[in-house]
Amino acid sequence: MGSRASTLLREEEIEEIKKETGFSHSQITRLYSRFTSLDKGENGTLSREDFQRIPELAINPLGDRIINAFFPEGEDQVNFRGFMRTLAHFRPIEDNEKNKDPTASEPLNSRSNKLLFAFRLYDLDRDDKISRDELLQVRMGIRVQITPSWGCPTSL
Ligand SMILES: [Ca+2]
Repeated sequence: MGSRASTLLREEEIEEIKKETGFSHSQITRLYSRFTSLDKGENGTLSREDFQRIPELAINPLGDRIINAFFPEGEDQVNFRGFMRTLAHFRPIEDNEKNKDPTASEPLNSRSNKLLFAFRLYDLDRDDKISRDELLQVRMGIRVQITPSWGCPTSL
C-alpha cells in the first residue's frame, strides 16, 4: 500500500487495460505518464480541476462536457482505468476490426458506443433525453469535432 503503488503501472494492469480498451502497450504507458503528470494530488486519481489544466480542453467549447464524460455519475475523481475507458471511445472504429475477438464484449470504440458517448455529451442533466435547450447549447458552440473519423453520416 506504499505510495509507489499509485505511481507505477503493473504489467498485468497494462494487459487488462489493453484488453478492455484496445490501446497498445506503448499508448497505455504514454497515457499513464500524461495521467500522472495531470495528477497534482498524486493520489492516483484525477479531479475536474486536473482536467481543466489540459489546454486543449480549456479552449474547447465542449471542454466541460468532455470532462464530465470522464466522471461516473456522482463521482468527482477518476482513476487511470476509468480515464482509459473514456479515452477508448475516441479510438478510430476501424482499429477494432483487425483484432476482432468474437467472445469479447462490444468494444468501447464501436459505432454504437461512440454514439452513446456523443449522446451523453449533449445530455447535460443525464436524464437519458436530449432536451431542446441541451441541443441548442451545443449548437451555439462549435460543432462536435472530437474526432471526424467517427464515421457518423449525420453531423452531430
Ligand atoms: Ca437531458
